[in-house]
Amino acid sequence: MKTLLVQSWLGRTQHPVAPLGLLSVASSMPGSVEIVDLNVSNDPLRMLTEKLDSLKPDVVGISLRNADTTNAFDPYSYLPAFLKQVSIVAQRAPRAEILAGGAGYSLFHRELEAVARVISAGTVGHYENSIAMPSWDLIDLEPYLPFQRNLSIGVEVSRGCDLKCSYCVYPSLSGAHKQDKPPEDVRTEVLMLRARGVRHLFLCAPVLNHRPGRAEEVALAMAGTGMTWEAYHSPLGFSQTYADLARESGCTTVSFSPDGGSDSDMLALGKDFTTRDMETAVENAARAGLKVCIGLFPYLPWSSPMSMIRAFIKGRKWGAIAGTGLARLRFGAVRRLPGSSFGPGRPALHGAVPSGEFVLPGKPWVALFRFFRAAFEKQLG
Ligand code: B12
Ligand code: SF4
Repeated sequence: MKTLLVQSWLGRTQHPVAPLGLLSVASSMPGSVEIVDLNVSNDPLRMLTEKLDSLKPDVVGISLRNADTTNAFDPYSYLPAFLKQVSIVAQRAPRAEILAGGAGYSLFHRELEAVARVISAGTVGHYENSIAMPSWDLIDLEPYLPFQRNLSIGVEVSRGCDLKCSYCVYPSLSGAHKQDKPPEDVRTEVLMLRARGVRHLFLCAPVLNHRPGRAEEVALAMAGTGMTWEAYHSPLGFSQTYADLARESGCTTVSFSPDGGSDSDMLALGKDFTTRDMETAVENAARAGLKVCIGLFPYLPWSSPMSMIRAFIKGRKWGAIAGTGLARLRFGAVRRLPGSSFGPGRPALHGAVPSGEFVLPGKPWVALFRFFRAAFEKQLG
């Protein structure tokens, strides 16, 4: 049996991200498997047709990693391009079984299956039963190397989350059961990537320090590999000792998502830490010489204009604590998605994601949101 796994073209030029999901799928697929990432081609649709014509696969698996950007200020939908690719596959390989998967597909699989009936149902969520060692040998890493600092190459170190932050879809995508890749497997994978020319990695995990001691064991696995790295972290338990260890092990940047800008917003969102924890974590990171990224949603359905402004100010304060270490301060708007309490969320099958799919204030306060966002991101971003 011949399987072709396709990382779907995003429909516009964005730097490519190595297809970690498909590499993991490939590791547990029977028969011969080939992977193409259409995002590394100057002519993606032609690449797709040529590959289908030459390989004549029995199975075509298409990965839709993102349905849209989740960004209210760049509400681009990846779905029109995805649907076009599905129809090309159906035309050029009429006898092949068509599977689809990936986070974007899993979120909106019902709507996508309704408009693209050629897709075989039942491929939602993770393909394998447990966290996999990806088949890295199936792709050429050269196209991704120039974009490593844009996080184009990632190693999955943990999967699943047992918290229930109300807007978040990670537990619905990966489950509440937490799985950790053993540190020795992380090291083996990292050393293999290093030997293939990779120098900087994103360590994929909902948050790296999801239990006491976990981030430390990953940092020790990274130490001495010659690889620099970054990862999402919770501020909870982000001590000075850990920040120093992370820095020594090659960590350059840590990302925090307090999401709320006040203790009451964070509590309402289901966060298990406070604004004080955020301050301490940012201080510790900056003192260790780590760069810091911070993302929050200043406006939530229960916000007033004043509480929204206070959240912007809090975000700016955290940014100021990071000082010259601030790499990014992002003020976003929650994208309503299925599986979160802000849902149901609808896919944008044609055109851009409508503004009603984001949690933003109505007129005239949305203008104030835009003003603060532009002013504060610009000053500190
Ligand atoms: C880590 C991460 C990133 C990292 C990636 C680093 C790297 N080099 O790998 C960075 C920060 C770069 C990133 C960027 C973006 N991300 Co991101 N990312 C994630 C995250 C947290 C994990 C993804 C991951 O690698 N998982 C590990 C792999 C092994 O799992 P997987 O990809 O899901 O694949 C498995 C299954 O989906 C399935 N599968 C996948 N493909 C297929 C195909 C078939 C045929 C089958 C059967 C099964 C199958 O099996 C795989 C193995 O188990 C997810 C959230 C999540 N929990 O999924 C968001 C997530 C996918 N990202 C998201 C978004 C929006 C983005 C951006 C568009 C953000 C932006 N505005 O720029 C960009 C897009 C980048 C790009 N070009 O694709 C959204 C998508 C939501 C949506 N509405 O579509 C998610 C869900 C987060 C969220 N906000 O909710 N991301
Ligand atoms: S925001 Fe982070 S900690 Fe909260 S549920 Fe999502 S992945 Fe878990």
